Amino acid sequence: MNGPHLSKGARQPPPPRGGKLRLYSNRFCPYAQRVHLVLDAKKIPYDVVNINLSSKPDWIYDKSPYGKIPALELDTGDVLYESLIIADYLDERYHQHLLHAKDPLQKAKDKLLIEQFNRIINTMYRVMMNIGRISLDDDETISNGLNTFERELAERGGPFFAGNKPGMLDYMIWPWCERADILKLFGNQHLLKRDKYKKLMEWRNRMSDDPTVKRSLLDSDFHVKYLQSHRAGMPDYDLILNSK
Ligand SMILES: N[C@@H](CCC(=O)N[C@@H](CS)C(=O)NCC(=O)O)C(=O)O
Repeated sequence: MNGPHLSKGARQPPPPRGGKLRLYSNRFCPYAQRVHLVLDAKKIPYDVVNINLSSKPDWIYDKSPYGKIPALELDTGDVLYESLIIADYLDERYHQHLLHAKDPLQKAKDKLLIEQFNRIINTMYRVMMNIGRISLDDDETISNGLNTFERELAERGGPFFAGNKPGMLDYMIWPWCERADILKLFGNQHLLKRDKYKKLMEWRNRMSDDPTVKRSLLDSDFHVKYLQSHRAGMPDYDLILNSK
């Protein structure tokens, strides 16, 4: 997972052995982390090829038409891209530890919430990439979004959105929740007041203890260092390798 990020000119790695799946990833991409979480929760063996997104190897376009990661190469040679499509595919194909609710209505409701979370993601990205103060509109979008999730968690009553253990909704929103502390450094100090989002904060603590989450979890120091390098125009994707 923490291997070097391959750049333009790097040779394409040979196909994985034994029909293993291969994930084209990047250690700091939250969308790729979604797929790591699903693969890890389901204990599906896979290998990882990390891609330098500032200097992509040409062959990545043969795998993913827009050169985006995550992209998952299957044992059939097909390649899927788009994190949510990959996550749904894996849940349907591999039945161990089902992540989506079995009830179609509950599953649809969870997917609507994942959609809704996109507004938080987009705003969070803008806040992190903008140097300076967060706008009132952005503050409101994030607060309203988080309020919805706080209420939802209270109504559902479980330790996780999916009940007693994390499910698809929990894992699909997790990568941005892992990075939430950065907002306090780069955004607004008041945004993530712990008393306002009590249930979400408790959920976040429980999530960070989940064995699946722990496999890809990075502490805020790494996220902050990476974001600083990104903002400086030189994303340091090999930050973890270089810090060893
Ligand atoms: N909607 C896509 C978003 C994936 C995405 O934006 N990935 C970024 C890295 S975090 C990427 O590949 N960026 C490179 C590029 O856009 O050229 C998904 O859910 O998989």
